[in-house]
Amino acid sequence: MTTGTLITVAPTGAESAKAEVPALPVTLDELLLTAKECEALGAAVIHVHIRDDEARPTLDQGRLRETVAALRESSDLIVQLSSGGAVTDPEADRLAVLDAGPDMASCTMGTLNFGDDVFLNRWEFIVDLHTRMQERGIVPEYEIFDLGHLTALARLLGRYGLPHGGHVHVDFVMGVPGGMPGTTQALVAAHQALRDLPEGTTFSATGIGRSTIPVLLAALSAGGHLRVGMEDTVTYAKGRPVESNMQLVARAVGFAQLAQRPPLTTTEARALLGVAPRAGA
Ligand code: KMH
Ligand code: ZN
Repeated sequence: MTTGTLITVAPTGAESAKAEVPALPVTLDELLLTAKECEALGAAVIHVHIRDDEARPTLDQGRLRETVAALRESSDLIVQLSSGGAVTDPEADRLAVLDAGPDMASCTMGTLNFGDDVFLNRWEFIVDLHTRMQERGIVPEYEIFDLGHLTALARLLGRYGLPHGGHVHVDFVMGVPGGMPGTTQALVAAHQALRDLPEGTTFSATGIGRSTIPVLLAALSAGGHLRVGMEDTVTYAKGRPVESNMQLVARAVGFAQLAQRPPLTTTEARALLGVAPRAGA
């Protein structure tokens, strides 16, 4: 049954430079304001990469903990930390992201060329991420950049069991140079490949750069959920830079409402994803 739409905002990422994209939220204050405003518009999950004082990507443990605590204090969003980091981050630092105690963390299901770089995700590293999240009660979002990543996920779940919470949620990250293209045809293929995963597996999708809108429309029509944000696109329309993450969330909410699949509340999103309610909620 098609439900409402889970909207995830990925506001920052690790790839864009603040100097080139001034609207990118890179300080804690900028992130908190973005979180609040995106939640008010209809986002339920925030996928977080943080920056240092020079606005460079960092996995600094103190900053990660501070960010998780501050986001929880100032919003009801589900806090999903990126364990992908930047392509240069060592595995140990990426695993240590879990020590910051987020509600969710990303878990990329394979290695791929990433533009001119390589985004390395060895099998044993994936197993470590998955099993540590099981032990710590963190719900994974499995990042799928290519079709083979779904085969790897079926293998992972077959060998090591379901994630914490028992629900499987994947995110198709489409249009990365080196991964699957951001097209309706590729989304249909990825959607069909979900049949090899546990019944009830849900998916969201995001298209990098100019594939944003085709992927958004295809995902909605296929019963999927949406991820949007300046991690994935910094151009709103030809010749028009994105002004803010809120602009992208508002557009996604508008499309979801047109599709008669309005945004899920944070409470509904927790129930869908198997994320425990906030203490006291
Ligand atoms: N920054 C990319 C290398 C994730 O957050 O888990 C990896 C990425 C995926 O963004
Ligand atoms: Zn990310």
